[in-house]
Formats: sequence, C-alpha cells, structure tokens
Amino acid sequence: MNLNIINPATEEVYASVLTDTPESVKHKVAKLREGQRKWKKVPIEERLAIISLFGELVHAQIDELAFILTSEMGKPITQAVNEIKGSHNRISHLEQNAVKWLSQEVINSQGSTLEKITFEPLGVIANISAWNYPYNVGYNVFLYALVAGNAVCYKPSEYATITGIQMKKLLYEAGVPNDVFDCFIGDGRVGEWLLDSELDGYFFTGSYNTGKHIASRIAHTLVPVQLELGGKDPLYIVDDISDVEWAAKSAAEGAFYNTGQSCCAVERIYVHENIYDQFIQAFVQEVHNYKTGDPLEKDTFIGPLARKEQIQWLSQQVENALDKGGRVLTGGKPVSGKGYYFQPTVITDVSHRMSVMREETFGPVIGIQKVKNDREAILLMQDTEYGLTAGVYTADEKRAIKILEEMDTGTVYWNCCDRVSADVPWTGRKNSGRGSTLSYMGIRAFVQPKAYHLRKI
Ligand code: TXE
Repeated sequence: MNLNIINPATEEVYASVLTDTPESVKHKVAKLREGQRKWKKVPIEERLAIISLFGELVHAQIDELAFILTSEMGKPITQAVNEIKGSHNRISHLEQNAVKWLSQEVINSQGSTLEKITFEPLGVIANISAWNYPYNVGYNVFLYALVAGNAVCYKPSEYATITGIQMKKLLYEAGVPNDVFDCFIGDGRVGEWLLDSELDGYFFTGSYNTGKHIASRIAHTLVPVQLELGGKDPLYIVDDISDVEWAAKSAAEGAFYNTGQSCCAVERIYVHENIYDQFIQAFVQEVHNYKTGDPLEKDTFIGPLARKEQIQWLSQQVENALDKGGRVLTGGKPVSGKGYYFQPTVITDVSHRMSVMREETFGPVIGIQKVKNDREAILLMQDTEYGLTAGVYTADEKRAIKILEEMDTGTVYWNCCDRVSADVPWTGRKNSGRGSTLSYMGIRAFVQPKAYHLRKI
C-alpha cells in the first residue's frame, strides 16, 4: 500500500511512499534482534562517536531537512530550522553524560563481597512517535536508546514520514548498522503490528487516547512502557508584573509557536484582574502582528495545521465557547482558500464549562480568564486531567515557588514557558504520561540494572 503525504499548505501530494506490511514488520524486527546482539557489544564511546557524526551530517543538511519538515507538516520554515538546530542539544547532552550514567557503579568494595550495578540495554525497543517536533521527540528516544546499546524500531508519525526516512539515511551514513535501526512506515495499523511484535520496551509520544490504548494493549507483556502525551498547560500572570507587554508577548509566543501544536504549548491563561485589561490589549496586539501564511516564507509565524481534521476540532471549541458566553477578540475561523489554516484566535470571558479551557486544543486558539487572586488561579490551573507543565509570571520568586509547588505537573516554569532542556527530565503526570526522557533519567530509561554480588573464595 502507498501512503500519500499531503502538503498541508497546498493540499497537494508532496510524496508517496510504500507502507510496511505485517510481513515486512516481522522481517525487520527479526533483523533488528540479530543486530542488537552485536550492537550492545560495541563500546559506548564508539556508539557515541557515531551519534556525534550523525549530528554533524544533520547540521550540514539543515536547510534541506527543514524544507522537508515544512513541506510535510507545515511548520513555518524558520521554526523548522530552529527545531533541527535546537535538537542538537540532545547530542551534546549524550556526549557529556552518557558514559557517566551508563558506566558500572561499584557500591561496596570493602569486605569479602563486591557489590556493583551494571546497566544493560533493554534490547529491541519501539519508538512510536509524533509529528509536531519529530527531531526533538525522536531524538529523546532513539538517540538515547541507540547510545545505550538498544536496537530501535522507529515509527515516525504518518505526518512526518519523509523526515523519519531522512533521519534513518543519515544514521546509516554516520555508521549505525542497518540491522540496529529501521523505520516502520504507515499509520496506526503499523503501530499495532509493532505492539504485536513482543519487543523489549515501548516508548510512545502522541495523544492521550493512543497512549492509553498502547499501555493497556501491552500491559500483559510486563515490558517497560513510557508515554509522553498531551497537556492542557496553564499560565498565570500575577499583578506584580511591571512589564505587562513583555508578559503578554512571551505568553502569546508560548501559545502560538508551532501554530499552537506543541505538547507544552500554553493552552490556557489566567490573568490577575488588576492587570487584565492591559494584558489583553497587549496580547491581542501581539497576535495581530503574527504573519499567517506560506510556511516557506521566513517571516511566517503561523502556518497551516498539520492535519485537516484539526480545523473542525478548533471550530467546535470556538463555537462551544461562544455558546457559553465567550467572546472572540480576534480570529475564530478557518482561513478560506487552499491549505489547512486557522486564524490565530483569542477568546475571553471563558470558563471551565468550555472545552477550550479543558480539552487539549493543539492549535492557534487560546482562552484567557480573569482571576481575583492566587488561590483562584491555583484551583483553576489544577482543574485538569492533564499534568505536563504549568507556569507563573510574577516578580516575586517566593510567591512563584509557592504556586508552583501546588502544581501536579512534571514541569513548572517561572517567568518562562513552552521550553524543554536536555538537562532536566521531561515527564508528564496524570493523562500527560508516565516515565521520563532527557536528563540522567532519560539515559537510564533505556537500560535495565543488573546487581552483582561477587565474592572471592
Ligand atoms: O498523536 P497520535 P499525534 C502529543 C500532543 C498531542 C499528540 C499529537 O500533545 O496530543 O501528541 O501527536 C501512532 N497503535 N505530544 O497526533 O495520533 C501514530 O501512527 C500504535 C506529546 O501524532 O496519538 C503516530 O506515529 N500506534 C508530547 C503515533 O502513534 C499508533 C510531545 C502518535 O499518533 C496507533 C509531542 C495504534 N493503535 C506530542 N494509533 C510530550 N508530552 O512530550 C496511532 N499510532
């Protein structure tokens, strides 16, 4: 079967590729099983050197790779370049830390028994991935898994397939053997065949519904399952902020970057009533400045949505808000003409009875709610099934920490938002997932400990 990849800006077929079949999945998995036995014996320094070379090859082709990413999922080209450049910090993180975190640890060497821990690869793992940041979220899994000595079944999203194929090519060119990494091409059906393949670990990035399905489908196998899922990430703007324009600009960028299709995008904003009017004015002004249009133009900030169905979802959220008393200050509709465009939209007079404040939007639509005090803000921020990130903008560090300590989320931000760092774990709570990538925890996620009790006689 063929998978047609539609350019979301033009609605034309950008590429057509052959998908995997149950037989080809079986064949590839068997090949990777063989390859992993050899790969795990390659010294970690050699594996790291290959990944470093991969990073150089990506860097050398950045413009071409960004063009592909923009053409298949609509990310504005400047943001595509930024993503590819930014994802390199995963490689630097591995170069600096992998040997340290994967080396054996001698725990007790005094007395007659030596006790130590070694870290062995899981084996052959699945990396079932999303389309919104294919470099970032792909690297978080497959580079770390490879460095730790695993073989990887990489299933790029059907909306980032050519990018996945390019990454595979460059990994091979850098020296990753072709029986250690492979791409599995197609939609959820190919993902299902991977679930049937009795792999040694499943690392999933995507929606809550698919993540929940995967976790329950393979629960009986008892292999590790990590899920990086969606969020409904709140941001609270406190009234002690002196530069309200700055806060509005920063919050808007957090909400609308990548056309709002980031897992940690700001999805709802609460503003203290004392600065509410000023904030709204600055926020809407900022959104008016965004250029929506051809994602290949360097100054475009809002591109098309990656998936056509998302237009209907966003329209429904807007309608639902309007029905319940919300006010659309700008945007609110799909853009007519070719391409899956939706106007950047700001809705006020919102409440938690509205879908836009409760369900993941994943597009350029934001609800902004007025609050009386920190207590009200905390209650609203916590009123969610998700637990990915939460942020607060305030001049007062103590006040910020007090609020952030109340958040049941894997990440909290003070005076920043929508950011990821390779040095600290990326992890979700509740419906935002389980397990961590990045940091030393994200290195250790791809190994299993072995305890040695060694006694000389
Ligand atoms: O997810 P989908 P998408 C989240 C983001 C949003 C979602 C968007 O918040 O919720 O990801 O990604 C495959 N068995 N994050 O739309 O549809 C499918 O082919 C096995 C969170 O891509 O769930 C694709 O490869 N596999 C985040 C992958 O699952 C199946 C970072 C994801 O698809 C399958 C980025 C099945 N039955 C995005 N059905 C974070 N928290 O870090 C589909 N797939």
